[in-house]
Amino acid sequence: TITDATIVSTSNDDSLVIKDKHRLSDDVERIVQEHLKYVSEDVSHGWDLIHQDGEMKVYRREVEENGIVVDPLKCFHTIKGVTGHELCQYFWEFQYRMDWETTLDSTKIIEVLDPDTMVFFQVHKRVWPAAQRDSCFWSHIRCISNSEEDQPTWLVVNYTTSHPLAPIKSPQVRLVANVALICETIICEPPLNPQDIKRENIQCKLTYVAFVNPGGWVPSAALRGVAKREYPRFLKRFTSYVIEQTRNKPILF
Ligand code: 16C
Repeated sequence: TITDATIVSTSNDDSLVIKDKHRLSDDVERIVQEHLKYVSEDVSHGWDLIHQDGEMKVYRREVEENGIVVDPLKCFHTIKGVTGHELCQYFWEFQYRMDWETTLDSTKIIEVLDPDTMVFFQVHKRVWPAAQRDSCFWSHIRCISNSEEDQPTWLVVNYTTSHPLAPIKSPQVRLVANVALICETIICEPPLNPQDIKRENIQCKLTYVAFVNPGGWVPSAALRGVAKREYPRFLKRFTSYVIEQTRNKPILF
């Protein structure tokens, strides 16, 4: 009998995947559903386009909580030659993180909750004159089948949590993050046989959203300046990295 388990999703071959629940399963489910709802909300009211480069558009909303800048950020991009599965895999997997992440001094996995959900502890580069930041978050990868014909949506969510193996140690400041990467693969001019699909026939629509609270006061103008520079830089570096890594590999749908 299935008692404390939950049927989470269908795998890529459409078989049902039954996963044991863990202490954060309900949180993960709730936050994933919130992101799936939020992703389709448009950015026509209250959002500023702060960067555009070809297909990449970066928007933010200026929001402060108790004098601390917590601007929500939303980026859209279209990347040729890669799938959503590939982008999400390189974003989620620990082994690739230091290849593309430029804000980190270190990253480590402190708990594996299930095969798709890990808890990470990361130490970020210090931005002078602010105190150094660290972060502790669960990171979850998921494939969502929409219909028989469509390519599935892939997503990764990184969401702050506390953890006994990651106590807050002053003078480091714990930042609070809620980040999602949501990807949809599009097959352009599909060849008649699925096995004939080449990288030139695919592209991926990516949405990246971030809510980051720096966890303590940082001068507003400096923080907004760093964010305006670093988010586009991250998107460019990360997507180029995935294109480079997958170029001569079989397509991972
Ligand atoms: O999503 C990204 N990375 C994931 C895997 O690591 C994960 C990270 C989430 C935390 C994102 C916040 C990063 C704050 C870093 C503060 C240090 C900046 C160092 C700059 C170095 C020159 O989901 C990709 C994240 C891309 C982040 C771009 C930077 C955003 C700056 C926001 C300002 C935060 C407060 C800064 C306090 C000094």
